Amino acid sequence: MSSPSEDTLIVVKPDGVRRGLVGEIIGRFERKGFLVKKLHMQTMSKPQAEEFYSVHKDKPFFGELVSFITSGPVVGAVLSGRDAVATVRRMVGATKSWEAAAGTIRGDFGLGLTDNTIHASDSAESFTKESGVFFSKTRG
Ligand code: FUP
Repeated sequence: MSSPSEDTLIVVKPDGVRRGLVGEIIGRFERKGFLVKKLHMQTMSKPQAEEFYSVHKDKPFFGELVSFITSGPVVGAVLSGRDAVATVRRMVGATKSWEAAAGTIRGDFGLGLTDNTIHASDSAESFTKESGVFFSKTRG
């Protein structure tokens, strides 16, 4: 049976990559049934990170956010499947990792806020913008 498909972007943050969680995290999404349509590792530049997080540019934590996301390699993936944006966000869990429910990625793997293991697009519009910025230096 076919089902309506949607795309979303996840980015395993520098803490997740440093801690060797890339396979575990991508594996969770694959086992759930999502298709990995794109996969790319890079260290984001400062201008790229500022654009990626531009929705937060007036927030007091913007500098910290940009500094952290550029602190080491990250792995971004476009995931495709039914209701991907909302379903992936549920699997990611609450922003404050120490409050995130057990069974979610943030709930199972960390205690951080800025360093909360993974980013996931929060809407179709965010996906379009964020994936454009993330994959801007790649082809295809
Ligand atoms: P989320 O969508 O769950 O990633 O969370 P938000 O959009 O609320 O926050 C974006 C990023 O800013 C997250 F990585 C967490 C980080 N953040 C801080 O570093 N400090 C804060 O006070 C709030 C959020």
